[in-house]
Amino acid sequence: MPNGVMNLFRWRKPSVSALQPQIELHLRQLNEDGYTKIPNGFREGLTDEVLASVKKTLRRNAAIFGKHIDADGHYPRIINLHALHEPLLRLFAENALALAVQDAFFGARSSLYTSLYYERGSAQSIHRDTPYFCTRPEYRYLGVWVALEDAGESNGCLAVVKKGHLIPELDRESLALEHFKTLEEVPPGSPAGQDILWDVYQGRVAEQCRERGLHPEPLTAQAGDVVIWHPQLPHGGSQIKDLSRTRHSFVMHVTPEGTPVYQQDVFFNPRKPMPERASWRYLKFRGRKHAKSRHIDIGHREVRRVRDFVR
Ligand SMILES: O=C(O)CCC(=O)C(=O)O
Repeated sequence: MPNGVMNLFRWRKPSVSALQPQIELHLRQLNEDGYTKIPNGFREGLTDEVLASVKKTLRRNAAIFGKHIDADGHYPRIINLHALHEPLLRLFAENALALAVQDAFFGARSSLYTSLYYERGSAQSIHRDTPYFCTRPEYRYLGVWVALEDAGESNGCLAVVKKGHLIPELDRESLALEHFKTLEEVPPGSPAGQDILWDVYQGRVAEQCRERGLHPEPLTAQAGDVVIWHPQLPHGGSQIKDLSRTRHSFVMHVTPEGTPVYQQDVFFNPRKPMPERASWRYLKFRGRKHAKSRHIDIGHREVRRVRDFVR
């Protein structure tokens, strides 16, 4: 059979009912362990195509991105690159199983809120995402990570604390009041290194993990694998042993359509009444919604309007 014909045959979009046993398996893992890894669910060659096209877009805009390359030759994380480079949205909209797992977790259609493109491992310390992805109602969020190349211990794969999501939520109000006179004074966010509540919260979660004998473990992945993590899962990026290596990957922050996302001023003030409808507009890509974004943030060093770039 010629290659193209075989691909068509192999990659016909599976119906949700055909996927049901796999959806149930991944949903169970997500709820019981706090994460699940879905082996390559994309059409053959799709992640390579997306990565090649991302690289072209970055090169075309070297005048903006180029000045942020680090000593090892890599870009810092880029926030909402999909707003400039639409093919990244294929990693959201063209994985039927991953989408069905998200929809089943939410009991509603999943939509993309924001994204992070990583050229190298993040080596990010272990954290829960919820202080910066605080929804109303709460915990209506998932992290969806796609390996665009193999990720192992040498190039800093993900790290997860299996079952760490089951540790009950901390008393966030008391914790905030140890550092602020009133909950109204808690800022939505602060720069890394000055983010006192973030550091204290993540430190206490880590302490509770240790007390229960739960520790971070590396989670390796092959190009095309997808990892979905629970809103409360402590996770991060493991140490990078070979700094010359890349680890291209894409993280999507997803919520049910129409769900608003707040930051730490709301997370640490959980009884504060807040609107339960998102204020932003959505765009559609291949039948799935994504929040309209007009800006791209390069490693929190430079924020540019999408229209400043060459497509
Ligand atoms: O990609 C990684 O290394 C970790 C990403 C992460 O922890 C996050 O986006 O919250």
